[in-house]
Amino acid sequence: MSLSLQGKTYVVMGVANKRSIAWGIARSLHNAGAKLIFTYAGERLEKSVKDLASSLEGEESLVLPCDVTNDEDIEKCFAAIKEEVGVIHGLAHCIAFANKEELVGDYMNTTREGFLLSQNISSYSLTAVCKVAKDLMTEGGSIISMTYLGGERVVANYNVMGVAKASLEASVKYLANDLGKHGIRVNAISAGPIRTLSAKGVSDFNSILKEIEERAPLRRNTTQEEVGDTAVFLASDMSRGITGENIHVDSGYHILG
Ligand code: NDP
Ligand code: N5H
Repeated sequence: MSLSLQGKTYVVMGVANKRSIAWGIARSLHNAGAKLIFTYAGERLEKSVKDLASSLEGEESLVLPCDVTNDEDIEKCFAAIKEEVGVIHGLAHCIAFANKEELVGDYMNTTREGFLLSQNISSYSLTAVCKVAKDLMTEGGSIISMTYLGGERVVANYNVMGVAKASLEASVKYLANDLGKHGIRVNAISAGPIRTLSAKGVSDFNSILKEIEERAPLRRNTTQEEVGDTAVFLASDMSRGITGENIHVDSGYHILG
């Protein structure tokens, strides 16, 4: 058993730019020897994802569109992956969305439409993707999704996204139970706050980061690299006994009352 991912292929979903957690995961998987395939949502991201993918040394990665709200898109994307590589050994799902107006103030004001939108993109998409990816994971493997502490407890302003993450975390357990018999493990990484495009516009983000620096057991903030290296562990056989788990990569902040 080793941490090497040589000879393994992983799909990384959700790179928007170089700050994306998905990009941190991609770099770590690449450094461990994995072959990568990238998916992106909007056309506007095609160039930036292609440029990033081609910056990985010695790697010529496939880059494909996949809007996870669209079943046909998911099917087409994984059919293209099957055609190109045949077998995959896992994927990293790093996708979430909620309406900006609903990430502030009282949770109670969430609209039905906003609630369903965030559940659709941030939670159901993992289930939809697992169903299709399973057929390509004939050698077993590891599926990883990203979550945040606000899915377990109330965190100011996380609101509708907290409810979506609670649903995502429950899905991880049910999916782990379904897929275990096929040798496929499903786990989540609960990351501490990281400044990414999604976090842009969060008005008090600096004070959130400052509180972690002052109070978290490790007295520092989480980096994309720390999340990426945990993803390598979860992707590799070194974590072969772990499934349905939520690993906190947050400087230990979640243990505080
Ligand atoms: P990014 O903004 O870099 O990534 C979010 C990604 O979600 C984008 O690539 C975006 O693509 C994608 N996305 C949104 N809608 C869709 C869709 N319909 N189909 C496919 N992709 C879509 O932010 P992060 O790296 O921060 O977020 C990655 C994950 O990490 C999320 O699940 C987030 O909740 C989680 N997380 C983030 C933390 C943080 O502090 N940053 C902390 C803990 C968890 P596009 O722009 O094309 O729509
Ligand atoms: C407690 C907090 C701070 C408040 C809540 C922030 C929630 C962020 C998550 C979602 C995913 C952000 C989001 O959907 C933003 C969009 O409305 C607007 N942005 C975009 O459309 C950009 C262009 C694209 C790339 O973004 C997406 N997502 O598609 C939580 C923070 C301390 C931690 C955090 C930021 C958690 C998290 O889940 O991301």
